[in-house]
Amino acid sequence: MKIRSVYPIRYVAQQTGLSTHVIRVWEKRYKAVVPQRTESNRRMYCERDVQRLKMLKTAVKVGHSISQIAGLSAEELMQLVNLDGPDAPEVSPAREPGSLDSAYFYGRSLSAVLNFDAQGLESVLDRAAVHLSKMELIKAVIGPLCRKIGELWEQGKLKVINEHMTSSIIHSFLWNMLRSAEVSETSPKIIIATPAGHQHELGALSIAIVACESDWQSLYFGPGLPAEEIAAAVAYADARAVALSITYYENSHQLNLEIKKLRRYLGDEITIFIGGQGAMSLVDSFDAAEIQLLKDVDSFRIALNNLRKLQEG
Ligand code: B12
Repeated sequence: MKIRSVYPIRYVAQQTGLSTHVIRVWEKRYKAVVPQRTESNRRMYCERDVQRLKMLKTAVKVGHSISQIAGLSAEELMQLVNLDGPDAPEVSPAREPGSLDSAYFYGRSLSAVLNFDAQGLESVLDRAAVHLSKMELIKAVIGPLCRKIGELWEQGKLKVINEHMTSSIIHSFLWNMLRSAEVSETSPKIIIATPAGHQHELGALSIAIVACESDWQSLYFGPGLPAEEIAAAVAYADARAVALSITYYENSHQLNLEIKKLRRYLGDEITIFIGGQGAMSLVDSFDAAEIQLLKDVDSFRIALNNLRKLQEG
């Protein structure tokens, strides 16, 4: 009998509590569940796929590694899950000491970086994506990890290669997460970039994901974008707002000029949000009518919700 695959990925995410990002990564990397595809190439899952994903999630939660269990048959998985649960504690102390919270994943990521273990770092981040929300992951693992790396590098305790390895893994992890975010096509659009001359882009990628979490369509244009290009992107996409990430702190004439230019090109209708570790360098040069300087990703979410209400109401 042919099994009907009728569930789209969003529904499967709701049913399993896994994010669409994790479901796709488990498919791509481990072939954990390979759904059928529609003619337009959309993934469609059947009930058996949903049950399998639920079992995989339970097994990962008690400490099994997805790379080791992804190939198990349904019966083997069932046995594994029954051995460990359903009343088993969330974490099996024999396999994994400590609770699987953000502090745990931060610690594991840092030790992978210090050991120059690229695969280890990838796998810790993949596991963290199962246990933590995207906001927790960004605020309590990725941000602090990068700051710590900066500190260690400054003190000469870490090599540039460890930092480069970490940046490139985090970049592709965040990029995949952003690509797999699902936002309604009718949601308002926001352009995300870093200004010309600013090469740190992990903050920009993070806020692009945060905007999707607030149900905005993020159009991500990467680092070092001149004001005229940002303005062209806004016009092209009919975006409602721009968010710029500034990590490098400098009181530079060049940066002020870029932002003044952007304000001029965009007129009064488009909101410009600016944040990041270096954003406070702008505080004395702009007033609240020109740009909204935000201190963190939580204030960004509040500001996005307020703007949306204002524009819709
Ligand atoms: C990785 C890194 C790099 C990588 C970047 C790779 C990449 N693809 O992005 C590379 C090697 C390219 C790099 C280059 C440089 N770097 Co660097 N780098 C870092 C490091 C280690 C991590 C930064 C990072 O990505 N963090 C991760 C993200 C997720 O965190 P975040 O940016 O803070 O973003 C969070 C919040 O701030 C917020 N946020 C960010 N943007 C926005 C926007 C809005 C609207 C809102 C609401 C919130 C928000 O949300 C994010 C999630 O919570 C930091 C150390 C540190 N303390 O951060 C140094 C650091 C930032 N770098 C530094 C320096 C000096 C440089 C260089 C000048 C080095 C050099 N001599 O060439 C160049 C500058 C290049 C340039 N012109 O921009 C200094 C900056 C000092 C200063 N004056 O500000 C730091 C602090 C290192 C140090 N301790 O000295 N760097």
